[in-house]
Amino acid sequence: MTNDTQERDLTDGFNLVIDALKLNDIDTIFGLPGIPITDFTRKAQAEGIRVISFRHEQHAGNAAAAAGFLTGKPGICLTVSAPGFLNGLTALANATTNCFPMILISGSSEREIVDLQQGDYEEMDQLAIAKPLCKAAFRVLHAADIGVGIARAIRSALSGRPGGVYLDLPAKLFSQTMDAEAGKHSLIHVVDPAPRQLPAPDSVQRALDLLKGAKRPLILLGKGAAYARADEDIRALVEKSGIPYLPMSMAKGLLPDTHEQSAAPARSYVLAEADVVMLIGARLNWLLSHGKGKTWGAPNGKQFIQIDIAPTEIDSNVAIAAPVIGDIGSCVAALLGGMGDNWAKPPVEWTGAIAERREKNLAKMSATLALDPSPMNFHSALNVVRDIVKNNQDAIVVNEGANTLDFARSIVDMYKPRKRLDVGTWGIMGIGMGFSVGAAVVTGQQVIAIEGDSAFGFSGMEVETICRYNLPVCIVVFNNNGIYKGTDVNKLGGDVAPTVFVKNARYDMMMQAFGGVGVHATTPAELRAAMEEAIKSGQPTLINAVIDETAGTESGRITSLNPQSGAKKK
Ligand code: ADP
Ligand code: TZD
Ligand code: MG
Repeated sequence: MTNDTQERDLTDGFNLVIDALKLNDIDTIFGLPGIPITDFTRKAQAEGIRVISFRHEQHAGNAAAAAGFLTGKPGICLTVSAPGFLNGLTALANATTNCFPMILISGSSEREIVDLQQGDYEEMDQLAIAKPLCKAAFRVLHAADIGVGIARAIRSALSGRPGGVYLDLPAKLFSQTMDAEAGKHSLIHVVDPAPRQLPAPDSVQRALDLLKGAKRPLILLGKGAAYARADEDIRALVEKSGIPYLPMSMAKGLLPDTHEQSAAPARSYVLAEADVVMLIGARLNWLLSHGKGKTWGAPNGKQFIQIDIAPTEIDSNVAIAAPVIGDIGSCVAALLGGMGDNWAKPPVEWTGAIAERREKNLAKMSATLALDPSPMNFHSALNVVRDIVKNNQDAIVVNEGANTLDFARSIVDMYKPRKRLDVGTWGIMGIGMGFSVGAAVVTGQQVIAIEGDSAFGFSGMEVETICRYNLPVCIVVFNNNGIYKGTDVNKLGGDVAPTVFVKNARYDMMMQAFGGVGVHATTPAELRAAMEEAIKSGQPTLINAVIDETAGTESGRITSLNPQSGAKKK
């Protein structure tokens, strides 16, 4: 054998990782190069994988998480050791908390050095640190195990309740060589990574019996229902049953928000009054006041049906009378099948009372939206966004902030499934630009990011990434000069109050710095013209929408979660 053929017959860690990803239809990596993965990013690109390079790993991780939610394939984030890994970890933990499938792949130092704490360049025991923050964590030490490592990561991210997975690849692994033929055979094509899980027939019957006896039933759709891609059956279940429904924020658009059975405009009424509530892919966490207390009109003997893939979610906050465990597609299909052809719709006293409140609240809202105060406020600006989204129903809306989030969630109607990405289960700031890049890259659709000025600041540098890849992202910064408001004062003088920023900041100029379009908008008419132009051109655009700095409230709609001082000030 000549030296030439010998080289051709060998493969290495770089190639095996790339081949294993490609074998499993993974075509995009979100990351940030450096030791020991710089060459990997080049080689992956040369092999036809799209490598989207960020300015900070947290946003690469958030892009991967959004990609996971939107495609049902695990989004891949690639980072360097220690600090890069830690920067990506927030996104990994957030993905896990939100049940989004993603894999954080990080280069790392050699175990021999890390375990003896000998002080390597960017040394850290990454596997141990990642473990409690994700669904599963693996390390590959031998090139021959790369196939297994990637397969286990994919299966862990997608099966059962989806979530984040950590894959630790020490530097030396990349250059390790092995026989090319043996390497090829070591790779695994993952078959059926998210297998259907059929609900037990008696659990379906128990749920149907409870639903049948209900006088004031309610369906609650969560982002698990959006993720499950059972759109047709969920719509059929809602319509056939005639039961009013409430979407959680990322389930908006699963049925169009304008659907006549949407109880969103009568939210507090239905939560307090319903007698049987069916949760589909939604947890009874803080976002639903833990299923108890004033919100739920307690104590009134409310009963819950909960459809979820995770059996241990049941009874997490209150008793669940009828758990239905399985994947949402199979569960909803089974419920539909069991309903038969003569299902009695809910009493008109219930649906009529909801309709009355709905009409009243919608009329009140449209009166508010029609006002045109100066300076512009959240409502008059969001009225524009609402129209733009109505006219561009395939656009993906990314949303973060406090008031900017709460008002946008209730004012901007969504029309199609999986078109809304937001701060999710944690109410985390900083997802804005990462989610926008991820969504634009994997869907090719227009993205509209509705951002509080504080929220935007967490990921603002990624406007360069948006310009670099020329992505169709239109960012609207709701600029009210601060966190919640721009009016706080430090009564002692000196430093400004902790919640306020530089007055009249020009975020639009950040976009101009990188060749994108920046617009300063002080009226709804200016905002409308700029958004229309952004969507028509598909150019990276940032609109600095000047909002009345007095308009917001502290913490938006979750003021009640602020601890109050118990001490009296002398
Ligand atoms: P929201 O914030 O919209 O209320 P959550 O994130 O709290 O939604 O809840 C989502 C739930 O959906 C989780 O409990 C998760 O286990 C569940 N889930 C996710 N995907 C599926 C699926 N394919 N089938 C069944 N349940 C799912
Ligand atoms: N840090 C992180 C990672 N997440 C958070 N949620 C917060 C801090 C606290 N926080 C909120 O909960 S909302 C918010 C912060 C800092 C910003 C609100 O200001 P904004 O929106 O400008 O984005 P409005 O429209 O002015 O309310
Ligand atoms: Mg603000």
